[in-house]
Amino acid sequence: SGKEKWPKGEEKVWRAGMRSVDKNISDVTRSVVNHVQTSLARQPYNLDDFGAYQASALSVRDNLLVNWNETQMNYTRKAPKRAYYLSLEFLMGRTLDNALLNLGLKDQYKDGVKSLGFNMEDLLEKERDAALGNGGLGRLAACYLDSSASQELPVWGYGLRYKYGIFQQLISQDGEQLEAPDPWLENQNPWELPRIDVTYQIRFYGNADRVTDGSGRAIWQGGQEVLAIAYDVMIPGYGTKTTNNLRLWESKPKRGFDLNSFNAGNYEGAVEVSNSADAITSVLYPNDHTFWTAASLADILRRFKNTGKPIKEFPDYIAIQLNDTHPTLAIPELMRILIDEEDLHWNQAWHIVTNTFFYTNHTVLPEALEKWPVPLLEHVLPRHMQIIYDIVSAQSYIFHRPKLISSDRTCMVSFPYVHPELTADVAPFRFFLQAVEKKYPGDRDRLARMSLIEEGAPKQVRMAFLACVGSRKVNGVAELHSELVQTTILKDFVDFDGISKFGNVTNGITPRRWLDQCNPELSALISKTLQLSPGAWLKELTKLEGLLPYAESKTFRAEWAAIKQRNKERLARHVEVTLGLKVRTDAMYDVQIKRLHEYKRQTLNILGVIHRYLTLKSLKPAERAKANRKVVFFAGKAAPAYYIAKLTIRLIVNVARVINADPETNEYLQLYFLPDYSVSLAEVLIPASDISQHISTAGTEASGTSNMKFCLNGGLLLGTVDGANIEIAEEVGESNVFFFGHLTPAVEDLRYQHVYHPVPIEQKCPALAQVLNQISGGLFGGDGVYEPLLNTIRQGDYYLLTDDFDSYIAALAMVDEAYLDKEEWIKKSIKTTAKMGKFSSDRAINEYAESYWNIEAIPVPDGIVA
Ligand code: CRA
Repeated sequence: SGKEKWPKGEEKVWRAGMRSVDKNISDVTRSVVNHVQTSLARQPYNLDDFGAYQASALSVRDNLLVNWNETQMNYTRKAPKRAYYLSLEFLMGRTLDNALLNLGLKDQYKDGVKSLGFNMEDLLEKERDAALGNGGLGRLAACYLDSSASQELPVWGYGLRYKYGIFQQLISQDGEQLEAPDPWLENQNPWELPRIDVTYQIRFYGNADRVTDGSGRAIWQGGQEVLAIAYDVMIPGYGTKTTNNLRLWESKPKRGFDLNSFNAGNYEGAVEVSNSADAITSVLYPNDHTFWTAASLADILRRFKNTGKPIKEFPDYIAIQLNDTHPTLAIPELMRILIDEEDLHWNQAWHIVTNTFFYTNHTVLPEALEKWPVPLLEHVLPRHMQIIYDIVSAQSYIFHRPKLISSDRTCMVSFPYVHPELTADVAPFRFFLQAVEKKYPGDRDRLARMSLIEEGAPKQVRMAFLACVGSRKVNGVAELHSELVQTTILKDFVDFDGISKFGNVTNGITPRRWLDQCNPELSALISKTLQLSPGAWLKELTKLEGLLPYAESKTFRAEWAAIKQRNKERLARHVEVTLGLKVRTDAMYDVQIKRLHEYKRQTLNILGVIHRYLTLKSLKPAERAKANRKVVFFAGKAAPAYYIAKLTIRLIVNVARVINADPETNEYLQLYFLPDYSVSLAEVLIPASDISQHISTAGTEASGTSNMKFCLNGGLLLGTVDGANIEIAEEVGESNVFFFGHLTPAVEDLRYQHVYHPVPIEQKCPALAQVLNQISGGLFGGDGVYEPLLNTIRQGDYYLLTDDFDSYIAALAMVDEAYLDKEEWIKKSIKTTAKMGKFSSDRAINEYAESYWNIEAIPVPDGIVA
């Protein structure tokens, strides 16, 4: 008809919103309408949910920007010591709901969009996850940013702006994992601010020539330069004005014009643009590590220089946290800047570096400890490789830093890795090898063991050692893990440097996202019960202990249980909408969600499910009717090249098909593999769980953080004595967790037995043998496809499934038994939540701030910062 239609909302509200003078319209409504008209250039009458999400996000961003600007001005004015969190991964998830919560604007925006005809919950669903990471390490970085801002700490994150997030996981007809790209920036990202004014040129390749003036300097030239462009992401603190920054770098080919080539008449050469530069933030390669660390350091140094402080005070104003070894090249890069560009002596530079960096180790698994081939580094980063060689030569000095007083150069001893290019400047350090020799006479093995460079073809740089040697402090992420770091991979360094350099900071999670946002009903019940505002306990999580007495109240338990039930129904709805599957809600929900990895033992879980299925099948109907009803959920991605992990997914999916279709048993046991695990999916799964599984082989899971999220939401824990499970049990009491399996000290011996005194599975663990035989026999199809997976258990069994299976099944039986007594179960659930205060990332970040970085809260004053 050509007439405008207003399917969304009230026409008069929209019209009023468009007349910005109208007093009857809330600021929120006006601002959203304004963004629809101007930023999006869209007409209100054809606006869909996605458009409304975009306009709301831009409007919220306006609020963030005001706080962000004030925070940064305040930091500049006060010039406090700052910390920088360098991480290759930031698994942020969605932003809108979190920003609204932290700004305290949830209700206003809910009402605002409602008056325009939209439902906030639908809009939130339109946002794509920012999935710039793999798993726990990346999500930890995101929780730490939330806590830093909430604690008003001057902390910035630095990372990479990947064009693609982690791959999207699809499951084929056969149950195979397929990977599709995640072009998360396709629809524009309202949460980032491009900073075309903040760019740096980063060099690769070329030649580094040492200056022969004895200064230790070198001139690095030639090669290729790439541009790093900054994108800023605002990180609002909860209930505070402080809004910190996450700066992500994008790589761009250096377009510019090569005047020399032009003058030489080579027009094409002059405008040549390298394609490889674009690849940096798309593909993972050593290139991107330098690219990003170099850009970040240049940026940090520029900000420091603006304060006018002398360079020797750098470590008094800056702490740089290395999130695992990925950013380790920052160590030689800062050395390069200080020596080659700032003209410092090697000693001075090293002093600054080793007082600036802090290194967190996140794994003791040998395959995850980075090693980079020397020839590759020599080619891509010749100057950095030179510096690493210098550090190697000086290594013995480094270990005895306080003794660097002697000027006697006469007692030089030879060292296995004295690089021939070493200048006179560095050579004196070799003297201090004598000290090593003195401490460990004749212990050449030790020197080789500790060297930053591993012998072999090719030689490789041990990044964890470089990070350790170049840092002021080193920590692990849970008590057991930190102890393992100190007694295994870094033992020699502990002997040499003293234990005081090594510590532990047990991981934490932000209770804002992982309780208030993902479980609003439980959060509301807690506030009501404690008679506190949410802000009073969300920022002081140990206050949850106040819930303990209510575990004895029948009415409170009923409310608690009803919320769990509604969270199950919400999850069931989600599965029905996304997958078209009907999940029963009158059952125990048992969840294992994490990256697929042999050490995490999803295989143990699926074998346990099959065992349960076979047992149910063997029962007479009357007996079966007594069984506990259970729904088992799995979710998680496997690395695209991780064959065994992908086979595990395939097995889970096909077992699910058989079990869910079996009318004899499917009332008692259902199984689901939910594809494309993400932060957002976790937010739906975690609050619905009765029990969750954290069942890694003892000593392999550094910490785990989802274990904390489940327990915070009143889910009980079934796990091995590993990682943070141990500390959770210490807090909530061992009677409230279900532990099983061998302990860490037994692992080595058991593995030895597997190899040298193998016992057939039929004999060692008949129940497991039966399960394996059913799979081999084709009960779940596959035509022998699972044999390689089963053979990892039959041969070698590195992750000790045959050792732990029986106690695992016994633990599952205890879970069933405990669940039969509903009232007791709910008591356990309440007590668990009540005792999770320790695991707030606020506690963790404060430990870093106090015991590592030595930084303080810098609140933004009321009123405008001048
Ligand atoms: N995979 C550990 O394995 C730990 C997180 C965060 C991990 C987890 O147990 O909770 O780090 N390690 O500390 C890691 O990424 C490179 O090592 C992880 O996420």
